[in-house]
Amino acid sequence: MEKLVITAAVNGAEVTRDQTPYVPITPEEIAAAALEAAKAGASIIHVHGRRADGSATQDKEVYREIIERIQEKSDVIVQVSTGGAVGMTASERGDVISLRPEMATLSTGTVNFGDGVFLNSMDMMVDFATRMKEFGVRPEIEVFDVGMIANAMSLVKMGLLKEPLHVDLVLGVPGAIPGEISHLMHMVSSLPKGSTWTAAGVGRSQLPIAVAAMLLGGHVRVGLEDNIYYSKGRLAQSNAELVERVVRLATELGREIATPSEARRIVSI
Ligand code: KMH
Ligand code: ZN
Repeated sequence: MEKLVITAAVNGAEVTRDQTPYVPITPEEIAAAALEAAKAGASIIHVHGRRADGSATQDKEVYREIIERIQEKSDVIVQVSTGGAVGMTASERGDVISLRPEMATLSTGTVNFGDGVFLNSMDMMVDFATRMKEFGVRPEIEVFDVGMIANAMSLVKMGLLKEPLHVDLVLGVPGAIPGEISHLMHMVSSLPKGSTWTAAGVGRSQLPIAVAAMLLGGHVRVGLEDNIYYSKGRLAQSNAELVERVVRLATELGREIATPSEARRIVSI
């Protein structure tokens, strides 16, 4: 089996300091969390911009500082979010693409997201994919439900996405596909041939989905964006702690851990 690419989704847009004191907010904190996660075995770091008060922002300058601080000390792949937070406009969300990050997320469909709606119309997808192509940014396709795979294929047919796709299968968002292994298997079998894929289980599904993904030959995303607990009632003390557990499990299961340069080859950067 291919070496395991671990993505650490270190902060997200929604997790608050009231929920966990361990979520990184400032560029300095985000970079520190990223470097710690990279040292633990993550080869991709998925980041969201935050203002000093903790609110989500897609401000390019915030992302620029995060990327620079991480790249100063590590060759880990930095993947920026174009999802931002529910309610943000498309132009707000997509501005960060012009920074030419190595990788960016591209959500290929609209979905309920807790009490909100995470809007991704075909126009928005076309716009983001066009800009990623123009700026040489490798998209990671974010799939929150199975129909989004078909939308990604429409973008391939339009010539905006190049195969093989690299897809993040996100399970367990309230309102989207539940965090069940049977759903993961269905989504994996629905991917176009040759795709690489990562799985991210939200909340309590993070650990079982990660283990299932490793067994099925996929890659794994963990981190405080998706899940703030290490175990029932016990907060994860850091992103690195969640990565370290995946590394231990992978080692037991016979999956070696990919370095950032191996990850670049695996996800076709
Ligand atoms: N914050 C979510 C609404 C992404 O990063 O591209 C969307 C999200 C996806 O987190
Ligand atoms: Zn995200």
